[in-house]
Amino acid sequence: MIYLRQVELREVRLPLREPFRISSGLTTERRILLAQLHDGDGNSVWSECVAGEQPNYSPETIDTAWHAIEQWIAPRYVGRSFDHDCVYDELERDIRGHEMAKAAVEMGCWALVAQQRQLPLAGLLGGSRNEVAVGISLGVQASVDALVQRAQAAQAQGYRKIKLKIMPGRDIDYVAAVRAALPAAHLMVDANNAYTIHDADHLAQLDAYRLMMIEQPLDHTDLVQHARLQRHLRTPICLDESITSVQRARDMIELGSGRIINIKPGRVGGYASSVRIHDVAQQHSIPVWCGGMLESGIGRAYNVALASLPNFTLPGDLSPSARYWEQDIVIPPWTMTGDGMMEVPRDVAGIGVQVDIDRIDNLTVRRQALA
Ligand code: OSB
Ligand code: MG
Repeated sequence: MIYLRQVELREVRLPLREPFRISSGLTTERRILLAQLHDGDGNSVWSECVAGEQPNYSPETIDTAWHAIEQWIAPRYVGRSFDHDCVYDELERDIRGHEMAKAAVEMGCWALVAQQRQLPLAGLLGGSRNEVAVGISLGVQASVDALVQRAQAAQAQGYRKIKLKIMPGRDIDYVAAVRAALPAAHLMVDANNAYTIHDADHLAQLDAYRLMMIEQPLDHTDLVQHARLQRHLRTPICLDESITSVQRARDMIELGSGRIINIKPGRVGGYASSVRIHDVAQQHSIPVWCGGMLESGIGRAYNVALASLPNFTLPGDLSPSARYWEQDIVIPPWTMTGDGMMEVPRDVAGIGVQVDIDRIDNLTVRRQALA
């Protein structure tokens, strides 16, 4: 059981070193919602809500998440004692949607338990790896040359997977050029819903480039057309936006809408849900990997711990701090070895990194204590 005395919300602003474009929008500066959870015994942990600035990836934004936590999620738990592994089911029963808002609190509760038991987060989750394989996600670029250059740089840095964001007009030529420049790289693409089933023949041209997978080509609510498209492609489809719960993962498997799952704990309501999706996928020999949402080093800690579970067999979008930020808000920053691995913290209780509170104070533009 944990007792939750207070939840403090903050918004910090952190400019990206390089603007990040996906098919549905551009991010130049992250507005990041952080939560600090305090128990009754002086323990506290930080967690991060992965909702974006605009509702172009998911219906949630940082502002809707703030509202949901303040109005419905925090009031349910603040001042109460409860089991961390029941939070997801309870929230799911009473509140429709708002998975990212729920996840920020739910995952913070797991970290609080890890802190109390003096366990690393990966240990509490049952993670088995001491290091995780790292991939990079390259945003849509203005030219083929710019993309090739970035892909070559990523390969030289040791990344184990290179993901290219695509959209209509910036797809086949871009992929062909990167494949020609990097014949042996582990390449994949991510369309963030930019196509329809009418593009099936167009997308089948990607089969020529030995891609590990094509991520979320069609609409975020769709499973049936993804199944049709998968029958039309040799390249495995990986679903991201479409998988919001373990039931959606089961539906994907039953319908054949894809062969790989990207698990972002924020997208699915937190850790309990992520572990269930991981387990169901494993039972069906569906590999999973951990996606990213341009998290700060706090969100990264939660993703790395999750990616240490056994069925996370493909490299995650878990780039080191320096890929995103001039300076991260954790100490030490997240780093990657020259062969594309990131260490899973095992010797430190809780999230495994120290939070740079002075820096967070300087970056804070809004805060609210929920007690
Ligand atoms: O679709 O995986 C995505 C970033 C923002 C929104 C959606 C996505 C992404 C990424 C970034 O691909 C991955 C990362 O955090 O490095
Ligand atoms: Mg994606």
